[in-house]
Amino acid sequence: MNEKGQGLDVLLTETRRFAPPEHFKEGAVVSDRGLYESASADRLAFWESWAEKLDWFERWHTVLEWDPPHAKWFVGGKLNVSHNCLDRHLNGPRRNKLALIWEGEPGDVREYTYEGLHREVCQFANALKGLGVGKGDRVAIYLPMIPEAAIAMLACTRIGAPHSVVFGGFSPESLADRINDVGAKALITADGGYRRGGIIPLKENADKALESCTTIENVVVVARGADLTAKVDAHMREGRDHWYHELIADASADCAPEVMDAEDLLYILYTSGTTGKPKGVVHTTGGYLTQVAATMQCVFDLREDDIYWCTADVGWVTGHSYIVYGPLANGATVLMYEGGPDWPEKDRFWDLCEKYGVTIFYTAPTAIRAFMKWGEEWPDKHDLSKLRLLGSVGEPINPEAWMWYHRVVGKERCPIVDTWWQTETGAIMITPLPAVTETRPGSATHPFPGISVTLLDDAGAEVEAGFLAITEPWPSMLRTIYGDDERYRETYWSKWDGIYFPGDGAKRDDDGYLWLLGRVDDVLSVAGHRIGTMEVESALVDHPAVVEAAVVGKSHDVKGEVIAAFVTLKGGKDGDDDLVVELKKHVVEKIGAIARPETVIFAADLPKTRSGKIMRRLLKDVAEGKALGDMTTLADPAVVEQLKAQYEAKEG
Ligand code: 7RM
Repeated sequence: MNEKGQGLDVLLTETRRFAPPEHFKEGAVVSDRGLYESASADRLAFWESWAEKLDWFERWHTVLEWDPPHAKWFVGGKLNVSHNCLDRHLNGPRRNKLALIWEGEPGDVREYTYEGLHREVCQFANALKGLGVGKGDRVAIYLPMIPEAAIAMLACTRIGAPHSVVFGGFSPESLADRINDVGAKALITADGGYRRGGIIPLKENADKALESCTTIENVVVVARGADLTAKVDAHMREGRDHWYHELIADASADCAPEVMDAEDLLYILYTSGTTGKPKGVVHTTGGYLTQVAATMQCVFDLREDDIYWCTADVGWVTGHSYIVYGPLANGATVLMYEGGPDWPEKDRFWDLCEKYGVTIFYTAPTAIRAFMKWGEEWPDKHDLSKLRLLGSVGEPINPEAWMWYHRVVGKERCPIVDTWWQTETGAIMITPLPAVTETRPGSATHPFPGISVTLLDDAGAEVEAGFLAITEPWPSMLRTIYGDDERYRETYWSKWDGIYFPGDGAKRDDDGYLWLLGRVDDVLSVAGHRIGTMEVESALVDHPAVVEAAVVGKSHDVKGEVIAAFVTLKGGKDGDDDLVVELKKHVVEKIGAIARPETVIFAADLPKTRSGKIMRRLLKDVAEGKALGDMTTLADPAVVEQLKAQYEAKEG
């Protein structure tokens, strides 16, 4: 299958199977395969039925207009996102239900009912209007994980002003680039936020960024809290800067939602590829909310009394879709937490789960592997018996990390939904349905109903392992790259005709399960075999001493490439030469000699993006002895510098 070097070689087989527990099936949102059947019988009618569950001011006349690569969904329909997330819950018992439970890193707590959240969103929407922000004006949001982040997003949607949220961990320069690219008229920030005991000086960063921005007319500053606000000088600039609490105090709580077209811009969110400047991913209103609301309900089996916690930051798409829009559109109770998982101790997440009775917990493999590194004693200190469903997103989850999550966090009682999707897809695309799908550790299983996925080679022929491809448009798909439609076509639609290319490799097993194998830019090419990084890394993580691994190819005269493995051990320990030999042997036993690492380096930490994805490109530079490439997307440059020094010492 791989003669032309176009597909991928399949190495690892995983035979463990987990059927949905009987107790879980009772009263499940989706309890049989009917949803798959109705979606495959009539995909557009299926999506239309989900759109009908939202509140529309005017119904659409056409479900889909598809002029590849441009899609319009629910054409002619009119709605408002904040109305769907708030107003429509106010006429029944949800009025007094908690919409948001928030805990700050220092332990301060705030709670909002749907009525309370609605009031504050309306007030802030009016405040923004008072600053001259109107329909179509872009608003940049640069906030910590505080309730005002969700409030600001919802207030923007209420007045039809597209938002662009910039993760609070980004530098002034990154913030300025995004503000300028989007031409934002207003900026919403805070004096600061807490992270691992320290203070992130957001306003100071914002002021630096604004030195190179010309479009911002007003800056709204949230006072994070008396303690922090006393320590940080916000340097409020007369005429430009306004305290959030002062604006709110004077604002009316009466604000009619703007009537938006289904295809009006909802938000722009920047995503950085491997090279080049970040892309402003454009999402619109009706299709986005439809798919986000549908997946929220079905994938997370969301029920009225759930306490739902997604640990992402609102600065990432996961925060947009599954902290704010998906849960609130469904009237859920959302837990939001400001700080780090290991502050003040490594059990903060489990403490929060216990304290608030979290029932649904959604996190990333990078976090799960950190928990594995820290040890089972931390979750074991807490009563996690309220948990009933676990989710994973962001990277392929190695089978052993999946098993750990299942056993130590889920106590072998909770189904796990491994959800594959992207900033660009807007919502979950490949995932189990927890009461229906038998899961397999490391497999995201099947496309969500109404989503059409296949595996192709370069020439567009179907293969059992190769490039993941999405063959039909879907409601929450990105519509373009902001200001650069050419780049949109080139990046996602130029590989095959009318088919979306997400940039990931995947395989299908004999039962039709999908296994994501990592980014295709990272694929290894050893002696003519193309191997996804995921399988070799999973073989390493399968060894009892290992919690995390990243493999890269290193040029070799004869073999093309040989494999260099960077490995983190349990408890962050260092390994010796015997362990190197053992790990190589372990990989050979698990998947074969072809995947035998040539070099194994023990790494206390691996280089990651700010959202926690392993950056193999930089490890490749280390392995090749090259100067380190673009490090701007890296969370902590020291990690890779340290590895470079270590590698050079070892390789001489
Ligand atoms: C939601 C998000 C997208 C990339 C994507 C993949 C990787 C995400 C999974 C996954 C394997 C998963 N958006 N990815 N989820 N790989 N299994 N369940 O992460 O735009 O930041 O990243 O993340 O490579 O293309 S994102």
